[in-house]
Amino acid sequence: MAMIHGWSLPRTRREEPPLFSKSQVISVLEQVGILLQLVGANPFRIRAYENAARTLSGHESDLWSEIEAGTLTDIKGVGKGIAGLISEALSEGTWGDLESLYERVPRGLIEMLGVPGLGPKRIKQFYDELGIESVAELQSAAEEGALASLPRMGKKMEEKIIEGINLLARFTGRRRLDIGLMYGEAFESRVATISGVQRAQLAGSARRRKESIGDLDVVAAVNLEDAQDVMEALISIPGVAEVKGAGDSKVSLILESTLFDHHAPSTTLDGSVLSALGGDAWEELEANSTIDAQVRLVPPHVFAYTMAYFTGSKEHNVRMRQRALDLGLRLNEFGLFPVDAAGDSKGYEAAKEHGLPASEESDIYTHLGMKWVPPELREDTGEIEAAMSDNLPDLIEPAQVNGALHNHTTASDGTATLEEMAEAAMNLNWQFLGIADHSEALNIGGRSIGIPNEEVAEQGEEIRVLNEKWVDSGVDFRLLHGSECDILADGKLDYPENVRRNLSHVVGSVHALGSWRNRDEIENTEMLIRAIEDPTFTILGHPTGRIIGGRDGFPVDMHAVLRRMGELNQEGALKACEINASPYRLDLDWRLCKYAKTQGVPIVINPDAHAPQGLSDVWFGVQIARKGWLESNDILNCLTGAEIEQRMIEGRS
Ligand code: DGT
Ligand code: CA
Ligand code: ZN
Repeated sequence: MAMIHGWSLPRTRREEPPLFSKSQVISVLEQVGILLQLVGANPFRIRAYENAARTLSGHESDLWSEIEAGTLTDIKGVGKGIAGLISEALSEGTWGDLESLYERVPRGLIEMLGVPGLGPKRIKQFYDELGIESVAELQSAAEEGALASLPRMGKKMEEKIIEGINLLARFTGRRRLDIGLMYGEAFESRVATISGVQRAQLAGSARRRKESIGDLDVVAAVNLEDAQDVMEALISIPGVAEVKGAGDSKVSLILESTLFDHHAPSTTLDGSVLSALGGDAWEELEANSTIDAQVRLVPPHVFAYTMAYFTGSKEHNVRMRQRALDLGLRLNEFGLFPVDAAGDSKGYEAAKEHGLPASEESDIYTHLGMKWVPPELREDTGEIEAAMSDNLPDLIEPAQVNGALHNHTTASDGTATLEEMAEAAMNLNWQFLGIADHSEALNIGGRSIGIPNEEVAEQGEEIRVLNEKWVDSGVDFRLLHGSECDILADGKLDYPENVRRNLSHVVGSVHALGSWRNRDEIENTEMLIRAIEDPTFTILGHPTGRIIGGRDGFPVDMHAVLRRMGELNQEGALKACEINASPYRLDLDWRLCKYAKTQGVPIVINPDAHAPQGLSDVWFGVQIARKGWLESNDILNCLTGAEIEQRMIEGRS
């Protein structure tokens, strides 16, 4: 998959030949093959580059020794011209006349290569016949229906292109938290091990655990005399695809997936989410994706201040600066200075001379008469006041989780049996696991994937037998037999009432999103409340149905919904709201958690696991709960196994 960032001729970072690596050479040959197609070059010439790239990828010997031995042209598929080019590149660092080819092709055509399903042949066709030179122009042409009538095109093809453009547009923006952290943490530990780096830490939105990440920010403590060497080591970290800009103390990079030894996804994905994202094309985009990173090198005595500044948020920083001013102090990324201190309060020297010392972030907050604020809370949603009056919440920790209530098995669309899911839960030291397979109404592609009415009791019996076995053998673990019951468009719950009554808990979820998204907020809110009021309803599953980077949720007044849930809890019913912990969802949004808490709505963090390893997604849910100010008391997962059983029974009577 072609990504726009790599589309330039590489410049060497080495002093002596060979000035480029074999993989750099192969990548140039591949790109030239594509560029030549875009300019409509002679097919033989195109094939020569394609063949050479392919041959060299499968060829084990070292290019430089072949050049020195004069045997490059002995390799079948490498002609005289290309052999000359390679040897010029490796010995002199230049690429013949390729520079002009790269310049000749409009950037927009290269950008179009990023649209899934679009290759150079078609791009050339659109360019020649309609003068299309950019993704934006391609989009309007497709929307006007101008592509369909071209030779070898058609309506279907045109629709695919529109889909591809939408996919690309969503993708080139922000990245999900799990992806951001996977890159961020790997990069942070690479930077930390560079010799001369005393400390390195991830800052920015990743540290604040936002649900999506624009770019990564890393701060490294480095003595000034080591800065040059550290900078050089930094840009040679494998996985640095491109250096976008570098100064003395700051460098902007693009990271790619070669940063990881093993590129294991940190989460699992169920089919319906994947199809909402764009299916295989999405997976391919993600596998070849990149992320931007900014690294700042600062001397150790400034590190804590720079970390605090680049952790943000901007809104939190503004309030912090105001707080400092109120105390007669000036706060910036270098330090905290008396307002009347003479001279420039920007330099590192000034920080040493006039600044208040801080070796940790907590020192900064202490100077300002505040408690240290956990990064998740730094969004200016009340944390400044709370930190000043020593009223910060005691945020939930992952280790406090004893179980979760919404998980799938092979009885619906999961990949594992009851026993396998239970075993995975016990391996996490959990005391309970709620099973909530889909109900009968759920259709995917015209096929029901839920458990039919008449088979629900069967699953209940299997669970009863397993629970008895654990009781008999003195194991403190139980499965809770729930269901993820579809909330139908009219606000009714799936399954007859007597089926629902026999369950431990009902996770009510909207799945047939179409009708909800085409309806207005008032009606959706009413229907959702109607479902929640059903006496058998216990937990609101993925409340809005949003997929991060995929689709918005349906319109609904979540404040009104949470308010009503709060009233019902007041009356003694159990009506909990899920934080769906899949990093694709993180729904309930953290911005609403505090409100849910003030209304007295219990929260459940649910991995919505479709496989044993999916249970560990709970970690992401905990991060979001923390961001939403929640403490262990607010969260049903922190009850013991015995307590949760009791709570489910009480909530129903
Ligand atoms: P992102 O990258 O969009 O996911 O979000 P952040 O929060 O990582 O934002 P970013 O990368 O633009 O900047 C990192 C932090 O640096 C930001 O959270 C706060 C701080 N910062 C950046 N620009 C400003 C600014 O103009 N004023 C203040 N007070 N702080 C700033
Ligand atoms: Ca950032
Ligand atoms: Zn669901």
